Amino acid sequence: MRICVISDLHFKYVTPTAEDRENANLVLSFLEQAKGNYDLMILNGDIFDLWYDWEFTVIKQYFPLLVKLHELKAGGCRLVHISGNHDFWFGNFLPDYLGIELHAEHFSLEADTKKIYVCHGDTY
Ligand SMILES: [Mn+2]
Repeated sequence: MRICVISDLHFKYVTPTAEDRENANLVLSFLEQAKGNYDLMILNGDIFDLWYDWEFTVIKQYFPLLVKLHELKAGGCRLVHISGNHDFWFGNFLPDYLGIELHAEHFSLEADTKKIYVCHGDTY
């Protein structure tokens, strides 16, 4: 099984600096080339600099990142999200609109005879 684990992108939305924009472009190009290359992508916390699941809106600055996640999912990649130490306010948007599985603390699976345990790790 081809697994990719990423964390702590802290994708910015409030007045991004030139460095933030460069980081965002690196993230987006990485996700673009990741299409078709992984069976499972684990978003291991703090992907967004802040996520809040309002009832009717999403932060528009995240749109390019959300599109990439949607495209990965549509291409057959399973997406799992584990909360990080900046992540508390998840609701139905990621699971219902992007098909991302939410895990608050940790995630484990067995793949290719290996037992794998993933968590954000800030409490250890
Ligand atoms: Mn963190």
